[in-house]
Amino acid sequence: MPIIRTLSKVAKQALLSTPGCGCQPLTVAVRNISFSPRQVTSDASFHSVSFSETDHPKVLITGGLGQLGVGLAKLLRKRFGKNSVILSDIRKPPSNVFHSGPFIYSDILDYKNLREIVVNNRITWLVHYSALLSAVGEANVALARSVNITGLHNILDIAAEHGLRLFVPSTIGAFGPTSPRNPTPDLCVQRPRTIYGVSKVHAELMGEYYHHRYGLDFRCLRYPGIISADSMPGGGTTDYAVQIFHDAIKSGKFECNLRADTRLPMMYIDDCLRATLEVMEAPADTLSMRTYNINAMSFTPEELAQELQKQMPELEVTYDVDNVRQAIADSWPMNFDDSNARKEWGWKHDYDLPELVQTMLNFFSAEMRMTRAN
Ligand code: AKB
Repeated sequence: MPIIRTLSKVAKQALLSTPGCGCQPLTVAVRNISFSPRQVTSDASFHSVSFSETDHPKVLITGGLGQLGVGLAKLLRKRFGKNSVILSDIRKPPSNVFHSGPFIYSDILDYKNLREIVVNNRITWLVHYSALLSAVGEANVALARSVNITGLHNILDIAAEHGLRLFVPSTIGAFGPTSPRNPTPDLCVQRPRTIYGVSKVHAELMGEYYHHRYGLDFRCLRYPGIISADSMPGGGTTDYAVQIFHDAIKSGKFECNLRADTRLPMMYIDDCLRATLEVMEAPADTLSMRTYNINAMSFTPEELAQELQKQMPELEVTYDVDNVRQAIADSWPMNFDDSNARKEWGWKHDYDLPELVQTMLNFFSAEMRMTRAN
């Protein structure tokens, strides 16, 4: 088991950083109440309220019921207080989520609904997790375009108008077959072949444009495949690396939809959430860029299965390749170069493959013991 690092480094950074809440007066408001953003002239100026520099951030998480939102809310609530973090989604939350802290309905395609939430709750940080992932996006391009691109435009305008610090995740999927794959640096050709990838390159570029044009405090990490025990990913190409644990525990068998030798960058969820908090708290002058690769490990389905089989020798793994997912995986990075994140704001992962597998198995065996006891 790795020793999970305390948040002391983060706390130190926060003390050194510019306002913890991330608020700053805006020079240009992007979307006025009665105008569309395209009608607002570039010299228009609306100033948002400034908050005390000692205030904790007030955080809104969109797409909060996906794989990462609940875990991030838990981490941020520990740091900033339960009521400082609002989870939101268009779906009804399960009762444990509903009772663990503020939850609100928000539809990122409804600009006025978003603005009302930001204003009424004095939001200062926005973490934008709503998105359709790679495989499900290919199955529904129109919806992916609307959620991942139109939704992002609403989020950017709201964040710029209200002086929010905005986090939008990007992904290894923002690269494509013409990018260097082993390793993939921060800056290189990005010509993804999925609507998901195209929408994420768009998000990176729009966020950076709003940063330079309007002073938006935009921060973005390119996540690898994220592996979690108590939340499921939905519709990604890297989902097999979560599903294998569930199927191994349930039936001792797993049928993988990617080839055995498909190498992809991966990360345990705790590392991903901590990276997100760390980059949000990083002093602005440590960031030479607004979008960073982060990584922990890279493995193939075969290597993951072998690590699991050390503890579950009876596990049987077979392969039935899904051509759509395989083509996506074959166009993605095999190894991710995250040296800029490590150098500039101190990124360091805790979990390599053996710790990841052990932690996942510990979680499921504790859960099984609890189910048996009840
Ligand atoms: C997916 O597989 O689509 C995601 C990702 C790597 O962004 N997990």
